[in-house]
Amino acid sequence: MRVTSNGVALSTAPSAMRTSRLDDPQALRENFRRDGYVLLRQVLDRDTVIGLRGAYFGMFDPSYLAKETTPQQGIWSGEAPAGLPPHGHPGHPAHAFVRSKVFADFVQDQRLLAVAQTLFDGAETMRLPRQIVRHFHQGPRASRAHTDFDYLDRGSDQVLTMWIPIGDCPVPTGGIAYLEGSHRLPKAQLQLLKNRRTDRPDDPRPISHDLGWTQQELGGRWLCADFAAGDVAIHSPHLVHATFDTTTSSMRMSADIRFVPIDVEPDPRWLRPWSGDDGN
Ligand SMILES: O=C(O)CCC(=O)C(=O)O
Repeated sequence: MRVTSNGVALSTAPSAMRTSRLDDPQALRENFRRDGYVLLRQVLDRDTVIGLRGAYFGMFDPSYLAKETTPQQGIWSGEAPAGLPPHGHPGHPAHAFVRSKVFADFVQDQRLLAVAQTLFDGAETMRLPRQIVRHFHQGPRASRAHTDFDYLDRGSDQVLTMWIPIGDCPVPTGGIAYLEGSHRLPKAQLQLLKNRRTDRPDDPRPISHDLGWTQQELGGRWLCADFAAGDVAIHSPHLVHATFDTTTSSMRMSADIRFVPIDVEPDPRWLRPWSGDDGN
């Protein structure tokens, strides 16, 4: 399988993520500590997730979707509607969507809170209000290799991210990938890579857009999965991760939802609803 991210091919094919189970909380916590992530299959109701996908793509001009397809399918027509604001900026559907009742109902699902609480060893837990909805149509565009803590470092590192595919997301649709064992790397080692190979020299947060190079420098394998609607991937703020390019006409849609124990200091930037232009 040839995988690219931001148009750059990985020289080594990614390997499969390990799948964890919900019914053994101790094993779940151990997996999270050991791997820096857990992948849970079918935590959420598939029809609810597909309904959410439909609600989102239904907010776009119909020209965005391929003829005779439904918003639930989220199949790109090949054209971006004229005048669409940048992703998540006021006026873009993602901006209104993260403020909508349908999204609020979705993220309030008690199963998500319960999993977060299990991973925090039973500590009382809250969801951070800055919740991002992303979608990508076919093209050489994806999230660069980074750790979440570089975006959340004005608060505690007791924070976990749930990456939730909103729709089926097999590897060619451009899901999340984790760099094996990278949550254990010294911060200084990651810091040394910054600005050495980057398509964003002015942004100090991402490590690189080149995932093959990142892997060569840091070691470990890139781990990926064919995600299905209902699955949830959860990662540590110190795990290096990225996403792959979307190469299918089916668009990649996902949400990142973050949780913290209530007795830690969260990064204040994450206490306000997300806007694509909030600079964070
Ligand atoms: O979905 C993406 O493209 C990036 C998501 C991500 O980096 C995260 O959830 O922490």
